[in-house]
Amino acid sequence: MNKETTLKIAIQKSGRLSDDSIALLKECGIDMRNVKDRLRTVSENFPIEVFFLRDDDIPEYVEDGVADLGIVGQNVLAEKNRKVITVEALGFGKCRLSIALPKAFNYEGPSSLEGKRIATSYPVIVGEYLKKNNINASVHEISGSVEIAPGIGLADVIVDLVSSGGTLFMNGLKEAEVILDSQAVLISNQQLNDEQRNILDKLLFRIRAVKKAKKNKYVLMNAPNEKLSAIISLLPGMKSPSVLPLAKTGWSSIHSVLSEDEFWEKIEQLKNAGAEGILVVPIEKMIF
Ligand code: PRT
Ligand code: ZN
Repeated sequence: MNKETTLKIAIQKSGRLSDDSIALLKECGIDMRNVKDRLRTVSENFPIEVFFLRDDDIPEYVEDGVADLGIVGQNVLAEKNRKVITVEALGFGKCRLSIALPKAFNYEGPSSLEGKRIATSYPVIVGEYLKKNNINASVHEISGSVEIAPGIGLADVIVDLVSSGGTLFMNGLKEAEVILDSQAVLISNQQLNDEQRNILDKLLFRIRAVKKAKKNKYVLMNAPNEKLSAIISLLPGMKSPSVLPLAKTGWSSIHSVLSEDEFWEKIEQLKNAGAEGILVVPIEKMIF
């Protein structure tokens, strides 16, 4: 590989995706200095250069090739409509773009929006949604604090990002319909050369190992040998669980990996099947 080649990745300078984006790169073993300055930084142990930008500008920079890669929310990507490739969903920055309206508004589906004034920071997505549903409504673009628009008489309805729903609640609004589910994604320029592609593949390999590890826990437990087969039948493991004899005769230690989704249910079942002294340990990376 040509030593000069580095991939330029654009991440959010400061905001909700910044810390998670930096943490992901660090978990991938990428050393970064000067992240506090948040302008740009070159990694010393991986051929990557990080640019810190406003999230709204990232799709355009990646389309133009100013950056080769970017990390941005799917909401921004859909709004900006740039020609880039979505490479991988990253599992953080989860939220939804929803239609919200005053509690007293009787919403009966998209047709309830006919003739209404809609305030949003996402005019493109909202415009497409209205067109798809054959609705005539006026869209007012507001860049921030969209949730106050109905209260001050600026709009009847809003379309905004929601995560916990707390902001809507505090403004006397209710969520009526989800237009788009969103999370942070890794995007790439459409024309990476072979060397750039190679670096991206290496990065992706690491990102997937980190993501996989986050979804799983390493569990260790002890059990009397006569209960082993019942316990083993509950465990998936990467191949099969490891079983090691304990110093105490007639007892074994069992090691396995459990996924987050089934974790609590399985722990309960393992206890009922006779497992004792269950230890749960986070996994740093999982490589297959
Ligand atoms: O300065 P820059 O332009 O880079 O940042 P920004 O202010 O445009 O974006 P920022 O940092 O607020 O959000 C970056 C990205 O985080 C968004 O584009 C989404 O992909 C993602 N994200 C995840 C969210 C939320 N969750 C979220 N809850 N972005 C914004 N919100 C806001 C929402 O707009 C509303 O005001 O949080 C409020 C609602 O939150 P709840 O929890 O009360 O429902
Ligand atoms: Zn922004």
